[in-house]
Amino acid sequence: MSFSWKKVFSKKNKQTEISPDSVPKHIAIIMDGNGRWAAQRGLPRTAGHHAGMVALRRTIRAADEFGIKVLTVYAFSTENWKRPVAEVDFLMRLPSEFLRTDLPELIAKNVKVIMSGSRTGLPRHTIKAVDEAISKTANNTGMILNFALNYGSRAEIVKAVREISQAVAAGSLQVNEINEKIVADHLYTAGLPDPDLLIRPSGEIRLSNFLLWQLAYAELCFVEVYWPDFKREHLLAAIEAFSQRDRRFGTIKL
Ligand code: V07
Repeated sequence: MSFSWKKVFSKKNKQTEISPDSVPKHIAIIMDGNGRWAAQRGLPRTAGHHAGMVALRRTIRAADEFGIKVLTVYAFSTENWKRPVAEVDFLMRLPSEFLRTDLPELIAKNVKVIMSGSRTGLPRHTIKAVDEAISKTANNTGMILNFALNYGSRAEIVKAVREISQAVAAGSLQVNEINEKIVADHLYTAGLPDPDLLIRPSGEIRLSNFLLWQLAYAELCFVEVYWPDFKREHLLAAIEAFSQRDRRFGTIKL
């Protein structure tokens, strides 16, 4: 997207203008409410996860259309291992299922797939599917699609502290050289801009160990629909709300 203003149409076909400097560069989403969506319909939780995948596909298309540079989606948290084994097994097959159907479209759209999270503990078949998507899109220059998979923010910070401590112990880094940039460089999200906007559907008003460091200045948008019901119009409404909020980063605007 190289032109200046982007015209988009909401559901009622009302034309909206999104100025490029008021569009969030990086949007993070907690894809929450899939189990409750299914329970409400008397369906198994797996049906909710499937519907959540359809919502993800829609959201990727919409984010790309709106010119979002980075989209981070919370697919599996370190806490999710506490779920029943059968559900975890099912969830661990979703990356390969999603990529089998959607990787060609992501490649055609010049999307670059990356992952934030710990590889240790993930099944081999899951890592294989994700790595294939990462390597096949490594040279793409369009939207970055960042899957938070086996991700937990506190564990990520512990990892950073350990790596930095090792550099100090090895003598390659001085304690007084440690700063915010160095900490950020040891997070899974190293190199990415911080999210400008966090969207959490399903009515929960919590961060749940997601990107605690990175969300320091983000606008938070809580949406009252379960993730499988999240549509383009919800993303557009969140972007519009974002563009109307004043982000002052603790300074006073004159
Ligand atoms: C998962 C579907 C979306 C709703 C939230 C929970 C269930 C896509 C992926 C995925 C992950 C990595 C990757 C490509 C796709 C995924 C899990 C769950 C564990 F490289 N959806 N999805 N992974 N759900």
